[in-house]
Amino acid sequence: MERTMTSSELMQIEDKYGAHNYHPLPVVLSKGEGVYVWDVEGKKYFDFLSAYSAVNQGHCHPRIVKALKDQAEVLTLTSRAFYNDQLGPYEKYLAEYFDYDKVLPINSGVEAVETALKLCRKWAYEKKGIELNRAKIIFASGNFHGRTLAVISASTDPSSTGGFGPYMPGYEVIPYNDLEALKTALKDELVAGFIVEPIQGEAGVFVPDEGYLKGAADLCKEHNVLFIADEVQTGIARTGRLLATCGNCSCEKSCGHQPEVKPDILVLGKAISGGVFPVSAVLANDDIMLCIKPGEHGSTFGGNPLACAVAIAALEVIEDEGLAENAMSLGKIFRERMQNLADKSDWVNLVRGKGLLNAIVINDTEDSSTAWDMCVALRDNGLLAKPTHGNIIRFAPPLVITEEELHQCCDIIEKTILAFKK
Ligand code: IF1
Repeated sequence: MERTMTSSELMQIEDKYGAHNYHPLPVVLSKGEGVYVWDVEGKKYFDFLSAYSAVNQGHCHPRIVKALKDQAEVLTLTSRAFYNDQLGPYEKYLAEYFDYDKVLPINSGVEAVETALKLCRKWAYEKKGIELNRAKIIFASGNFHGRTLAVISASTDPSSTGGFGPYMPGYEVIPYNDLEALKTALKDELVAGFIVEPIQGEAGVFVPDEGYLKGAADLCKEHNVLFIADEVQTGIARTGRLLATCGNCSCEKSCGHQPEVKPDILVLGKAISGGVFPVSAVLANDDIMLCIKPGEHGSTFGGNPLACAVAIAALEVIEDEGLAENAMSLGKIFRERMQNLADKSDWVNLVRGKGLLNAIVINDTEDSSTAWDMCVALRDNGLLAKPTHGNIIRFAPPLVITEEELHQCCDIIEKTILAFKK
């Protein structure tokens, strides 16, 4: 019987044979269930990252895993060269769930962002009448939309964009949460779209001022510019509503913080599959979506039967288990507990977030190892989190967490931070 390798043996193998494009926290996970994960030595942890908000429904949710298993035994992939019996019902389910005419199914979040950018340019030439190859798209500084060349061309983070030039033309980057800057940028008739995260996750969970998203959407409407919401991380109940933007849709769900904001193009990923399979999607109404014609866009796995079956189950779980409501109420409790900690600890400067997408800012410079060392200490105390941008620790547990578990986690965070010595 082959002995299972130890954590250190597994880390060494990955170091020797794997590209060094990540610097993981030193813990090797082998099992996940709900809010918990276990390392190969059997130690149990609370997962406070949820695979960057892809595992909102909790690890290995039985309903989603069953959907995966059942479909995997019947038909996994046909390509879009032929129809399959899962795609149409999934597209109908998703379009009605988010109140749009149509869905373009794809795989990763960045592919969905790229799809949205291509769709926006196509719409600009076919519907807005912008001169071919002249369309401009506006991004917000501090953005994170993925890692492809076309997307990092808009990044203001050197670690995302440095050394990968030359970059995609036709972009303009303006300050986040700044309506005046957007108003100025929209004076250019060549602008086709504005893409924005309703809350900037990677930048450190920046929540914009109340009214920013609505103001941006109104300005876009006024200038016949598409408002594109990247909800890959904020979507699927993470921020306490089904989506962090739209809410004026006709569906009966109270599905958005901003009752007047409905994106022209909605970009979803991550938790649309509960972290069980790579699934992403772009949603838009016919006047925009039908600008892409047969053969003009796609991917081998986009809309595969397995993804469709998994995503329907994952979205049913969100609704049936009231995970948006849970994120809303437990998020408030979490921020109260973290604010109490900030009042007691010189280390914690600031607490911010919405629903169960939160972060604390550590009172230290961005390039210090303090936040990292704190995450190692949190690991030793049974909670897994990871710093973003040096001195910010993001906390994003699965949305299935109970109030009691949340208090246990706050106790761990409080104990760890109050005892922390640099
Ligand atoms: C990494 C960050 C989070 C995203 C938004 C699109 C994508 C992401 C708002 C692309 C992906 C992931 C990527 C992952 C770490 C993680 C991340 F730190 F990179 F920025 F969550 F904040 N839009 N975010 O957050 O989706 O192609 O990855 O499926 O690259 O290290 P993807």
